[in-house]
Amino acid sequence: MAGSSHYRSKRNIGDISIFRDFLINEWPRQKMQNALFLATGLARYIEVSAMAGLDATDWTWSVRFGDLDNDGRLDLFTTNGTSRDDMSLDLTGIKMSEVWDTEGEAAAMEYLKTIPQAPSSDFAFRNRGNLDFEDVSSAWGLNHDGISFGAAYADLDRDGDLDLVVNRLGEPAGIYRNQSGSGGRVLIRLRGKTNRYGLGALVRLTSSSGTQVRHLMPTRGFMSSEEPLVHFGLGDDTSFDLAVEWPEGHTQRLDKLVAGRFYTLDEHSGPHDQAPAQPQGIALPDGDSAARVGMAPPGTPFRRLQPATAAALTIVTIGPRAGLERCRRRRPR
Ligand SMILES: [Ca+2]
Ligand SMILES: [Ca+2]
Repeated sequence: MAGSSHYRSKRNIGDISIFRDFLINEWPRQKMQNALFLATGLARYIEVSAMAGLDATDWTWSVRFGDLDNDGRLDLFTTNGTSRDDMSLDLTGIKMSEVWDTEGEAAAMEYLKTIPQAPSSDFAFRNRGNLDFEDVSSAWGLNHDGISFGAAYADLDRDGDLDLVVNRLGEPAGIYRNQSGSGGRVLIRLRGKTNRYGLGALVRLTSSSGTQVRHLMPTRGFMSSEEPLVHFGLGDDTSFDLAVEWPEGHTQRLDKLVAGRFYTLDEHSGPHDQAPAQPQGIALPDGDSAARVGMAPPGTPFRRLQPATAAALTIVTIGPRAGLERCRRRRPR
């Protein structure tokens, strides 16, 4: 909620007098800025948002980490904008109080409806390592100025990089195709015995550059959910080992897997279980030939789906009979 510029930080500070007790006495103590907590390995976290350059992104809704350029480091995308500019001190802090005091609550609520919208730019930050994030919102084509709420990553064209869907107020959803052409990438689908998608699993990937960890939990961002897959960027690394900590408590290890593939891992729960064969995965196509890191603007057509993965991404026309037609097609003969 901290302003991204001096102007915004002064204009949108709001009237915090009635929230002062909450801000000071709530535990953990509330801060009017973004917070990024870094695990120290000593049972403590330290807050490093200002150090990382991520403390001020205006009124942010969805916060989505993901490796958009496949270099092995998590980048960040945020959505912004509000349907009413009710954080403006000029519009609400003073005028609202005057209306409330002189004309009553009902009149104040009517006044609230006259406050204009407050569009704002979305943000994208590239992770340069060592807690150093660079604002690449414009360079990556993700600086849409509007009122954006939900955001979800998905590899819509199955080329192994993360594409992006953003829903917005009063305009069509933004569907961005990732044009990243460099960096190794891998997709992993977990297939549990009782937990169908392996939700809650911890997936550790170790390559020559180090270890990356993903927590498979698709409900991220503001009222958003993603496809239940794990994505890793690998940079120049071409092979890796994998350890999956299933929510049931056991760990499954797979060694010497290669980059550039889409793996489906079946759960193996212990020595009395039948060990699954080493997964071969499905080869992902090469990255976009343009090899430009960044997102194609909404409306850009996606590449043709590969036959091997098209079944997982069947698109049906949304209409009153679409669901019925799908059921008919799938009815066993
Ligand atoms: Ca990255
Ligand atoms: Ca993609």
